[in-house]
Amino acid sequence: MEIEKYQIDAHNEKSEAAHKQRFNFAASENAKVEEVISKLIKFQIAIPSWALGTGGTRFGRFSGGGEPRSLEEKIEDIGLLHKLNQSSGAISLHIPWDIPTDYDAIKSLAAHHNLRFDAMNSNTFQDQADQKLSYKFGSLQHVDKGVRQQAIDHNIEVIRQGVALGSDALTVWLADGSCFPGQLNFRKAFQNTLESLEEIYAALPEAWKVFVEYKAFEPNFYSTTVGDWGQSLLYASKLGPKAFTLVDLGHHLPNANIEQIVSLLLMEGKLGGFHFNDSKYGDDDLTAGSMKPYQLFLIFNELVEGMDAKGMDHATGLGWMIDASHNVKDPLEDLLQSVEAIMISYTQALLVDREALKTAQQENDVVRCQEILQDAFRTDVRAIVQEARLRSGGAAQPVQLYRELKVRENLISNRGLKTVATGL
Ligand SMILES: [Mn+2]
Repeated sequence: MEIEKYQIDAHNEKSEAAHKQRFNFAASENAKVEEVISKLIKFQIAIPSWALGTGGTRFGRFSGGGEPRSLEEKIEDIGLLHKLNQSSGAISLHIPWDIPTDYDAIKSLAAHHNLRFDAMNSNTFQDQADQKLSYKFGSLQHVDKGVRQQAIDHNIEVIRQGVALGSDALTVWLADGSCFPGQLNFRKAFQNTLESLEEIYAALPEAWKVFVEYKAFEPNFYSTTVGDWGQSLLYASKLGPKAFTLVDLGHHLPNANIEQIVSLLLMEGKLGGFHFNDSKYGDDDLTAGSMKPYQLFLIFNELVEGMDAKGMDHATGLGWMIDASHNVKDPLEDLLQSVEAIMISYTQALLVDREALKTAQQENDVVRCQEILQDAFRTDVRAIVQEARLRSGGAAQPVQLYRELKVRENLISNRGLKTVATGL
């Protein structure tokens, strides 16, 4: 299924007058509005191939129907999202779930939907059917060099796949760790992992980056070998200039100050990429901004401040990606909501009065500092985000149009009710 331009135009016309009124008011309140809109138009968030189907939990999975059965259908789904919001112009693949058979055909299909290939994701957290050695006790950390080599070779293969598609980054998330005290020698596990990462690093093409993602716990519940930003930064620093830390919002212990982590990683030039989601308890993988929108804003506030301090381009300086999983929502509707929440937080962060905040901080005026941040956070920026989307050719109300066009019903009638997205 493809959404046609005339369908978007017809939808936009209906709310044009009301939107103009709301936007004109927002513009009259914000002197920087044109500058903000030009940044929003450039800002793209990559959609992970595994978020297009129902993720389920370890207790069960309830398919919503019409899930993509192949890499081609995943690209088609992200094409639909991008057509609606014009902010989802990239796809992040997972190997071996998304191995292309015909690279040229996949590349031209992605180009047809105006999508580029974002970071490639390797998988050494589960065993594949044709796999010789098991990752039950870890992959890059494993006590057996044979297992480590198998995991290294897999990562190098993922780089090769990414090169063929035009990607320029590899994300390594490891489930490696231990479930019980005494199971692992921490130092040896770290050294094995570092040596393995060094071999993968050596295989990176010139312009490539490797992102080392950390996670506090799960699936291992005693120790994780890349368990926090300190450990990730240690690996990234030892590896070299192409290695960076990747922050996944759901991968921290409760109440961690993620915005401070982001700020310091940026200061060190070692923040590489971002996985957006939201959570109440752990790695809940919920819709971005659905639980803690103020936290999302505070993170973007540090991102904007830190990237500007380094003269980084907001759109291309870091890898922006959603990492979520859904059990009760239509995955495509959920992704539209996540992208919207991210754009809103980014816009609010762009509206923070930086000069006034600097002065207030310098004067230890704590009350004024809070007023400045919350003034931006409490600004209704939805009309500004919508204006950027409309100027890019997107829909006024993406979720509403998705429903009006009966996209899910259409996908179900094309693909069937009982489809399971590859990899899930
Ligand atoms: Mn992640």
